[in-house]
Amino acid sequence: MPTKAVCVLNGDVKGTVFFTQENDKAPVVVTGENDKAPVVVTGEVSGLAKGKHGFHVHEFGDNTNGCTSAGAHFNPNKQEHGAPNAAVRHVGDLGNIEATADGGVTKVCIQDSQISLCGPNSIIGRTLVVHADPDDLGIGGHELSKTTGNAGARIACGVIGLAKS
Ligand SMILES: [Cu+2]
Ligand SMILES: [Zn+2]
Repeated sequence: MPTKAVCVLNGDVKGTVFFTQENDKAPVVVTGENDKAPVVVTGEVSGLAKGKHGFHVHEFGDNTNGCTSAGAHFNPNKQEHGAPNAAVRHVGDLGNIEATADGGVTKVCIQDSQISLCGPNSIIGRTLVVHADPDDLGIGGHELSKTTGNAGARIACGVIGLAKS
């Protein structure tokens, strides 16, 4: 059976995001230090302004002070911020989701080989964050590009928890 997790996003926008990972017997894409099967990320976010919005897993599952207390990007390997398909990235760097119009429903459809639902790269109990601005994927030349992608305010977040598989 695959392992499943879910995150309910709350804030200026709303959403529900699901994470599914096949067990180790499934075909595995090996990337970096994560030898687990890729995680498929699906779901919907509603109410986003048109354009790209940074989409990351942050380190802590702590929302006591809103999305701020989730801390920085989940980065167990002490790397610089980067694009999801870059060799150098935070484990939590899922890039952007893109709204094609103001205020509608944005579908999320991502497959990622660094995040995992088990082992050292596990995102269970951490926080998924949607940002106000585009993530520049580390190449924007801004002083924040190599740490946050200069993605701006945290407009919604939620803790990632195990779901019924
Ligand atoms: Cu973020
Ligand atoms: Zn990052």
